[in-house]
Amino acid sequence: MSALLNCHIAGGCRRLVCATPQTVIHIRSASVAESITKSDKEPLWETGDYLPFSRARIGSFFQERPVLKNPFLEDALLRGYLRRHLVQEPVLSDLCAFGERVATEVDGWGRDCEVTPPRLMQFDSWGRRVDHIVTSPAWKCMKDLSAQEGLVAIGYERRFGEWSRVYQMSKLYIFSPSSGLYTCPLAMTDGAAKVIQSLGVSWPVDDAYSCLTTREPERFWTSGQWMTERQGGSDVASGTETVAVPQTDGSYKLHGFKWFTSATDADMTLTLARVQDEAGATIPGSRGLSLFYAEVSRDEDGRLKGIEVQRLKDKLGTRQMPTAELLLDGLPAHMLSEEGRGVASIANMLTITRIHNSVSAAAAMRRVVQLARDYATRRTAFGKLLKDHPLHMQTLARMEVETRGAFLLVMDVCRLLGREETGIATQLDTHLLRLLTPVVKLYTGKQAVAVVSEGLESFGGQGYIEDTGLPGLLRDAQVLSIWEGTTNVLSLDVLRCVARSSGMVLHAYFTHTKSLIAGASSVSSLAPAVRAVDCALSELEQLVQEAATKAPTYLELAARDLAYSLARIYIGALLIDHASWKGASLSDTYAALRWCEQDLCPVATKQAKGWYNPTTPQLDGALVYDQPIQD
Ligand code: MFK
Repeated sequence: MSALLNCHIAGGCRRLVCATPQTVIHIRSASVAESITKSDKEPLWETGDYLPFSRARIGSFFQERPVLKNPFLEDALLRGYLRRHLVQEPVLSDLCAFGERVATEVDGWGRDCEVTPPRLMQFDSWGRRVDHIVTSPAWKCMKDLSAQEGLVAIGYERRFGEWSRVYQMSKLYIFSPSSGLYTCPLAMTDGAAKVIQSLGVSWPVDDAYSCLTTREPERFWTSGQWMTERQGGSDVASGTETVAVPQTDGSYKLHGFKWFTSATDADMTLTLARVQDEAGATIPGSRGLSLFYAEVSRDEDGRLKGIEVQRLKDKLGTRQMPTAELLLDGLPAHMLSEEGRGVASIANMLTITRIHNSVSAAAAMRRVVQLARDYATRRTAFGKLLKDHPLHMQTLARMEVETRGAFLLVMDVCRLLGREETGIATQLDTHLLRLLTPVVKLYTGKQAVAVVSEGLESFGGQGYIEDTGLPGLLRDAQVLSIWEGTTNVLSLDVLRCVARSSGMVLHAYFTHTKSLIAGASSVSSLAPAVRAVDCALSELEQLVQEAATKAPTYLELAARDLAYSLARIYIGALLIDHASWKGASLSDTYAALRWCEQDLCPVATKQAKGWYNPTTPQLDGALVYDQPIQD
């Protein structure tokens, strides 16, 4: 083996030396180059043949940049998925045209958003408080584009019935990495429209609903989602201090401090607050929280009504988008939910924003793979193009498998959402949607960071250089696992929905996953993958049965691995199902086989190794704090 490897390397080096006779001069020191030219009768520079550094000090070689091509045409899986499920000519031609626009026009705006981040102008030149969040022209273009292209509207027009969400999210998937993070306000806008629709489109939110879902740029509104306060990013129920003071006309005024409000240039917001009674008392915890609607508007002096923008956040990424701390000081608002039903009412918004988050995660992976594979056809190293290096291709292929898995999971959740919204969801669909929403968000958020990071490495040092636009992809990916519920908070949400449904969500999961692989049972090329999923499902089923008898700490410790197992097994089944479709390619089969070779059920593996034993928390604590371990 080592002889083979040595021979391979020696052969490679020989080829390298032979293939590059001229370029050797490039890397010689000046003195060596001088001694060569002095001995020549007719120096090379006089013949005009060579010596680039005499005229151009930076040399003559310039690496070709990776080129963004139409992201729709470049995505075989997206096109295959749509060909299978949504064969509608208007959809396909719209996505193709939009993909072209993204590559040739919108991507440049996205870059402008990054290099011209928003700034806060708190006072005017004469000292008056104005609190203007100044955004770039490109950011404003994104708003108009979003309306024109129906990036929210498509989900509510429902021209393609149960597949309307898949259509909308496919468009956002093409748009997201070029959007300058405009997908964030769109996620919240979509979430707000969903909440309003679920509570009833009537006064005082009927006009708002129409503005959130319009295609007319001049009427289009975006919405904020102001949930986070200083005490509670995840623990909203304990951390919300904002109070709602009833007014005589039935409206409220909100007073509080919102610590983290994204896309703060929105036209309206949904937010949580506690209603104050006449004595000024409020109800603590989740039961005391209600959902409020507020418009962001200005008085005749140009001051924001009831809001002061304290400062903009200085973030690792997502710098294109304004994120602010807001002091609410008498913000006029209307209660939307029943009193005390704030969290349950905003949960619809969380479902939508978590799905958007997952779309952005899959899109970030897809974008870095597209750029990396293009670059591999342009960059030569060690005598050949990167694409001809098997190890490089293996790395890109692994990224591709991850990306495909993420895409199919995301689209399946969008499919379920579409079914629910068009009234054709079975109980199984509804249970699956509830379970898979936290699963898809947590799994794709983490995958995106890993895949985008790997992708940057495939550009070598250029992947680390700001003005290539590549580092921003990684910075922006990092937020995907943090906001809208961290990995652990969402893992606990998985447990919560299992418990609240008395296990029905898991029953739906097992039933549907089995039906997906059953459809592929006659495809012999997929047999190893089908066996792997089947075996992992059995392990998981057994573990779940045993877990029902275990202490709550056991379940909590297993929550994250459980969520990962649910994701990996389900993705395996989706890849198998897609590969068994008659229009599938051999690459679809290969991707399914590769995916299913990993540990599909890490929760069973770790359980067998004692990771969730009652002694584990103490051992973990001692390890983290470097304390002596008690016997
Ligand atoms: C690319 C685009 C990305 C999107 C950009 C968006 C940018 C915006 C930035 C942000 O705003 S980040 C802030 C996001 N914050 C969070 O995601 C909060 C994370 N914390 C949680 O999710 C907690 O689990 C939660 C606040 C929901 C816990 O609150 P509680 O009050 O302890 O919940 P509880 O008591 O378990 O549930 C209350 C009700 O809500 C129950 O209904 P019922 O009373 O009818 O039984 C629950 O069933 C329901 N509920 C809770 N979580 C739910 C849910 N229903 C459906 N889905 C869920 N996930």
